Amino acid sequence: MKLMTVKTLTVASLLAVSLPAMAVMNASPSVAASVLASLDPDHDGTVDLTEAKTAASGLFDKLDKDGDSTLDHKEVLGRISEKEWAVADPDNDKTISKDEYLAYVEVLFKKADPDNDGTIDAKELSSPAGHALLRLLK
Ligand SMILES: [Ca+2]
Ligand SMILES: [Ca+2]
Ligand SMILES: [Ca+2]
Repeated sequence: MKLMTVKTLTVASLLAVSLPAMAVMNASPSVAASVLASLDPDHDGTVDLTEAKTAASGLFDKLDKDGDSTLDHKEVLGRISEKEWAVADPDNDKTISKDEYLAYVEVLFKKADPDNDGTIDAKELSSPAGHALLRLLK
């Protein structure tokens, strides 16, 4: 019984990771809504900064393949463009620490929240700024 539960959870979490990642590629409002649902543990239909940072932190750990607690250009895998990199890496050491990553998530979060209510809804998430934010969360 215990084994089955673990197995089910694993499949569920795999789906949760791979489906939204594909969906981000051509996000429409409805797709954004389903991605939103996966980022929104309290199911209030929006993502707040804490939820965004929790998701970003999880992705950071996944992307950090060599486990040195920083992301280099290769590990970031195009999620941060060359132009964005200057903003995301303020100490200019060519790697993104988790602090830098989460600070950059906060920058993008604010850009993606034009009504400034502290949450990102499905419509805001499907904007260009919302897409840039999603790339760091999923
Ligand atoms: Ca690394
Ligand atoms: Ca750095
Ligand atoms: Ca908002």
